[in-house]
Amino acid sequence: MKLRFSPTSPYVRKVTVTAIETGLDGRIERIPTKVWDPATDIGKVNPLGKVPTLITDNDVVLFDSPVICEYLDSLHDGPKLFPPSGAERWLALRRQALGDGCLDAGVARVVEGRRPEKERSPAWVARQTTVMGRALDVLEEEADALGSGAVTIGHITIACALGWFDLRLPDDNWRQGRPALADWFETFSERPSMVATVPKEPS
Ligand SMILES: N[C@@H](CCC(=O)N[C@@H](CS)C(=O)NCC(=O)O)C(=O)O
Repeated sequence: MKLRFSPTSPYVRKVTVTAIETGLDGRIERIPTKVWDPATDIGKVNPLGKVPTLITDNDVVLFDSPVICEYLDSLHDGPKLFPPSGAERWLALRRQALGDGCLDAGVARVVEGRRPEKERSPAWVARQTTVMGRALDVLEEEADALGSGAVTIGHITIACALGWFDLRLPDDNWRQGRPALADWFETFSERPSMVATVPKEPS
């Protein structure tokens, strides 16, 4: 399998953490991809022009991160990160959606901040900031429950979102007023899959 990736993408981190947790990391060849470079070929591979993009051994192109992660989870016989059915599945998918949605709002803010100043919309940034804050507050309310039960794609997604906020939006100080979520994140971040994938700016 081949993974088109960029080093600091939190969605790519989700895929890599999933690959490590499921023992599949060694089967993935990683191809660096600069999605914002006008000369990139990523749009010829994935019409959405985004990373992560996975090309399977059968040359099927998969996106986005929820689909890639569920595909990887189908390739191993260990404990599943996507529970197959019932209440556990809906809880895992809901957590994944909450983590991805919170992250999407943060990414939208950061991308907006990179636009020329006169093109930026303070109202748009405020809207995304509100979404992020609301989602983080719900995660704080649900943080005790995150600490019990098996690890799922929901946990991985939320942890990758929080790790990226530390990298790109440190002044938000998301831990402020959210002690249970901060504690959960600290513990989850000790997993080898998380330690191996801490986001850093490329040198
Ligand atoms: N929903 C997608 C989001 C992927 C995404 O937005 N990736 C960013 C990098 S962090 C990207 O490739 N952006 C390029 C663009 O939006 O044109 C997923 O979960 O994979």
